[in-house]
Amino acid sequence: MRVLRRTLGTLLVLGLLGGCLSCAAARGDDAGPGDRRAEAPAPYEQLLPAPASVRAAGPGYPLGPGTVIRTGPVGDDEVRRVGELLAEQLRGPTGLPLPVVEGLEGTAGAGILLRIDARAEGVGEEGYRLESAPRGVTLTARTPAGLFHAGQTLRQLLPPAGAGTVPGGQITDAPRFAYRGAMLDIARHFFPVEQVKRYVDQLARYKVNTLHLHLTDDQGWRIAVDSWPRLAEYGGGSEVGGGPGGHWTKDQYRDLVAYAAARYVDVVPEIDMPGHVNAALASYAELNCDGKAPERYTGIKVGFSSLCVGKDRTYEFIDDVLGELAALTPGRYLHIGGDEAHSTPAADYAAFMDRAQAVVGKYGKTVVAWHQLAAARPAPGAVLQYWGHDKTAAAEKAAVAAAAKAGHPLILSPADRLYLDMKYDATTKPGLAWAGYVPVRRAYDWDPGTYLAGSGVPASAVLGVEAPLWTETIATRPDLEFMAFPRILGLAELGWNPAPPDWSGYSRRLAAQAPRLDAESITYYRAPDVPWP
Ligand code: NGO
Repeated sequence: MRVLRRTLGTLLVLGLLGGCLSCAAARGDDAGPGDRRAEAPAPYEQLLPAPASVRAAGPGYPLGPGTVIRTGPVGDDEVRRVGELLAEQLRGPTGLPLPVVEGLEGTAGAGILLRIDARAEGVGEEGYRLESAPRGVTLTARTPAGLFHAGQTLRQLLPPAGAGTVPGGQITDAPRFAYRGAMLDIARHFFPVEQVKRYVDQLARYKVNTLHLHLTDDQGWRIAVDSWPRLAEYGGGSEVGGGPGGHWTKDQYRDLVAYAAARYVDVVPEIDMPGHVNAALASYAELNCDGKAPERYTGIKVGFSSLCVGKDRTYEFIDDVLGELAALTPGRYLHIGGDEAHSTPAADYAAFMDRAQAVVGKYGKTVVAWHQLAAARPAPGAVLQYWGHDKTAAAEKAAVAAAAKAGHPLILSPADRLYLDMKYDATTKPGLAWAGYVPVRRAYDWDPGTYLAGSGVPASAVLGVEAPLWTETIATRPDLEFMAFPRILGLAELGWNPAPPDWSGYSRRLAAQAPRLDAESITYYRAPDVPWP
């Protein structure tokens, strides 16, 4: 239905603009006999994610020393900030001064215009229109987020280095899914804020709008909690393999959240419970049923730890932790894990999750949990994150489908499609393979809307997609990037573009990103079936 709606929208735009090149290109349609569509200039064909509709036409706008970035309406600080950030992103590669000025008046030959139009059609909350002609480029959106995404498209229309020309044409674009996420596990191995910012930059560049942070696990507790200081001070001092670990202070966390927000990336923090809690149990003896703190843990087993479900102190603990985390979180979601609670009896698990979900609600947030919550009692509105795979038992999928039909939105993270920690193939050095190998094509070549249809999940229940990067075997920036790139671009494409998957078209657009990844010194896997330059 959603696809159909989008297709109708596309046809409408097509009718208005007189032709839709990239939607056909994205689907790999062959131009039929008598088809008079012109070839789109290469930059429009290379866009990733592919826009909903593109029309290439006439000469474009050459950037030059006189180019300014104009923002309006005057006095809208947020639009101004979007303009400043775009200028910053363009100054490096173009070498131009690109001053930012407020006001759209007297704009003939004015350069790059960013304008809010609350009635802009076909762009939704996050989409945009981009028009390029010799006198300038106009970006129009209903929201600053839309303008930000338009700016990222503009970057891709320019060469990776040098000033260049924005080719003539028009784009009308909007995302397929509201939730387009990446997850990073900073618990198994600790990663500093600066490195995560670098990841945020890349995600935002490809219109991924959510960063889920897995902040706690058996091997480490990574976020300062004032009311329970030993969590970070002691529980943060370990990681897989016996390294020093580390944690983020609240100021560092706020800094990351603000950095991401400026790029329209929402941070969803996760405190995993009632399992995956050895770091907390090691930090506070009182959290253990027997009152004895275990050693810190640096291996990679899962499913052996549990909070003490029968103890009142456990609920004071989660109230304190989730309360402090909610206060650090401008977004609407708090993720409470709920996966692999193999050491918590099923009835205890359900009782615990009831109380944990109530705490999230008390702090005004919406629950996200791994899909195991479906087998307990998901609270009204709770979002489930599906991480099953082709071999997941039918009964488990049926429980997820029942929750979806009862109104619980789903985030899809199939482990054998979107887990970025799965090896590409037998030669990949970092990574795991419990869900099988995940080559670049496999990560991209599926449809989230129909993925669980066979189990009874309606397409309308799919809130979006997320690619998790677990770090049991990943400790360095090159390894992290090697596993994420280029598969994370497949996630970006699936989350944004409504067209059915088309590997041949997609792999060509992916290959065209190589010079941009190279320009940022990103380590990426040169998959053999992608026509890299
Ligand atoms: C599972 C497990 C994680 C592992 C990951 C490794 C989920 C939701 N729980 O995914 O603890 O790190 O696999 O691939």
